[in-house]
Amino acid sequence: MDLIEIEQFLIQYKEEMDLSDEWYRERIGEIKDIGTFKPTFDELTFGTRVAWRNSNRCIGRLFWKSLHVFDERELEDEEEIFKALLRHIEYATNNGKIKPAITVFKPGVVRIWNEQIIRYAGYETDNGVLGDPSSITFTKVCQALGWLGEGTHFDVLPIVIQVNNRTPVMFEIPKEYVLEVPITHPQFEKFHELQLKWYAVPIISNLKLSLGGIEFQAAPFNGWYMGTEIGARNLADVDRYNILPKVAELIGLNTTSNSNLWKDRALVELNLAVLHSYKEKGVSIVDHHTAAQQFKVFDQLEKESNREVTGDWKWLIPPMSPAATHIFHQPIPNIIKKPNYFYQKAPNY
Ligand code: HEM
Ligand code: NRG
Repeated sequence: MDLIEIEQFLIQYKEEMDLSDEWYRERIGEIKDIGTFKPTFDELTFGTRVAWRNSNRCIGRLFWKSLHVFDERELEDEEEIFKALLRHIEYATNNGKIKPAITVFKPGVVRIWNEQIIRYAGYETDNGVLGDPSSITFTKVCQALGWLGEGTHFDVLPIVIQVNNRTPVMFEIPKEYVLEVPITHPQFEKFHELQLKWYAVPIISNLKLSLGGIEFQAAPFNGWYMGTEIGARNLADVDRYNILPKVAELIGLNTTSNSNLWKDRALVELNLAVLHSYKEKGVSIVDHHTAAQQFKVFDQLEKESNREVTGDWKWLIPPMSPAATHIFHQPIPNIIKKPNYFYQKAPNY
């Protein structure tokens, strides 16, 4: 029990929630009696929201107060944990009108092996990689556990749940839970021939939530996508779906020269297509200019609350036209505050 971290957390909770000194004395007294700290639902809710507010790499923090919390700390059964994850997916997806949410599982007991709850498999074949190259290792783990993917470029991986030291258990997500968006272009009608799509909701499941000295290894959270995450990275990176040469060909650009800026022009059309497709399907998404403006409002509101916004500049600038946003032109201190979400050691596959 790290009393200092508990005290720091509860003092912050007391101050931001405008509670009394008496409340604090009683609460700390209880914890000293029991010898352990189990956050109440309200404390947990506050902590997960502040952890988002403190996420230096996140441009989407304006909405930190709206995070919905599912408290699933009682669960120790793999099947029950899987069902809780399905409830999270359904709530967060909300037929496309995505709602930010987090599900908190029992610390030291539950571990989710997936990087994100919904993610596409990647297979090494004689003809190169099929699917998402970033998933190759985890896909092999799933196959070793007995999973057989269909073998398309967009096979949704199963969820792998480990409780204590038990053998991990694998669950397929029923298709009706996975909202996806086929990518089309508002002008180039042939764009659909590329047969691109992406899933609606990013649910990050490999970070740990650190709160009041407790580390929650399984606390998957989601917001909605910023378009460039899909259009300028997932589909575009050479070591991901590497689709820019195909986009360039489709829209009739000469790819033998650098100086005609075919990559840049292909990036613009691909990113326009991503934003267009999500909008048309009624799935929440934000473009990087709007996201940067929202981040500026967040900065202003934090200043009004007498807090300094911290950030990781090289992650906050969007991967397209970064200098067209104010973030590029402004330094930001990369100081780590808790509660927060942190990387953790990969599970022992
Ligand atoms: C990172 C946007 C919600 C926590 C990011 C990144 C973007 C982003 C663009 C950078 C990702 C990358 O470059 O790979 C958004 C948007 C949201 C949102 C548009 C919509 C509501 C959330 C929520 C949380 C969160 C709900 C937590 C409760 C984080 C964290 C990172 C991050 C911890 C860093 C991830 C890492 O280091 O791998 N976000 N975010 N974000 N976001 Fe957000
Ligand atoms: N770049 C990753 C997702 C990282 C987090 N991004 C968010 N988070 N938007 C990708 O899958 O492209 N969120 O909680 O909404």
